[in-house]
Amino acid sequence: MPPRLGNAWTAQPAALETTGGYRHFQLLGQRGRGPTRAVELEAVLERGFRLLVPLVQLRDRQLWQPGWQRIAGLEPADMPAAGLQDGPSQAIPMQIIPAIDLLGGQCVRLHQGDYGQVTRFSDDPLAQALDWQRQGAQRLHLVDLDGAKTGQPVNDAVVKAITAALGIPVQLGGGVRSLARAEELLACGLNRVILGTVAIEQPELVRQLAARHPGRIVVGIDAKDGLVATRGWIETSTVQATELARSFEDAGVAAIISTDIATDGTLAGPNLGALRAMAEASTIPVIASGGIGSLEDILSLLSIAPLGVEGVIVGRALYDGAVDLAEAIAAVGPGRLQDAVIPPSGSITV
Ligand code: AMZ
Repeated sequence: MPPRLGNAWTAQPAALETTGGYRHFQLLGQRGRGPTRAVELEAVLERGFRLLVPLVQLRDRQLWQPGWQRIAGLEPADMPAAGLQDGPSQAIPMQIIPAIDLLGGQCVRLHQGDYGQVTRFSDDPLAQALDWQRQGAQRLHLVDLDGAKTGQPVNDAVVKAITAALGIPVQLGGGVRSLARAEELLACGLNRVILGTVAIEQPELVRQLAARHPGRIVVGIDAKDGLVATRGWIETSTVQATELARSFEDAGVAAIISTDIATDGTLAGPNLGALRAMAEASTIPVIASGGIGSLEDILSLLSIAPLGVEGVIVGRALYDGAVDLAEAIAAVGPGRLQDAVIPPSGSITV
């Protein structure tokens, strides 16, 4: 039985090892919900970090990973895990990006990207987009699913209506296969365009666009068992997702959206291992996509934020009500929830 967390923050190297260096708390024992929920926690926090969600709120909020953030000016003790030592000294906000997937002008979600497993959520995507903006979204993610499958855009009217009506930046992926198409979208007000299929089939086009439009070109890497899938995820290549990420290291792209097809639309939790590998493959910021089913899943991403995971795309969980957008933004965004004051000799009680 590992030592119970006492009234002081204690570095526990053994715990750090088993959690891959993730500095959040781990629930031990039964992981039930409500009154039966176990609250025994194993501390993997060290001095120099503070909790994102106060421990006293964990039970009420039904969370098991409060998350952590580094306290500016305090040096953590020696860190055995690789990769995190160079993290910035400020808390790293994570952007929550709601997704609207468009199919025949409607707002839908697919299960694992399968066009045969469609759930329709709204026939008014513009109203949905305005609602996400009202709830505090700082960016909106649009996917033209028809475009991704056929290469021919059929949702332009609604894409343009959303882009014109919203004050926040909007990004679009799906079916952007040429320089002219990408530039047409950028010219009509989209903040960023996402290139998936083209990243494998015409990598030079990605480089050319990134050079012409700095900060506005994103590479979408969608992976099945670590291999890149294209054309609406109907085709799978033999290229490793991490290898493709590495190949754009110096291309000047704004970000990589890393989608795990097996978890997309399933609410089963993000593939942290795959995301970690993508974040480590290059210095390009990574936006996680696929599998988010709860606030807890979003908090778990904070463990890899220092590796360059700067945002997360959330789809089905928002439509199902499993994640509340405003709460998620409060939990991991710039004004995140945290213990009010942790003195250097900080003490917490479980
Ligand atoms: O769900 C799907 N089947 C799907 C999907 N969501 N297929 C492609 N896409 C998205 C990718 C990326 O944002 O995640 O479309 C974009 C890539 O499109 P393209 O046409 O550049 O490969």
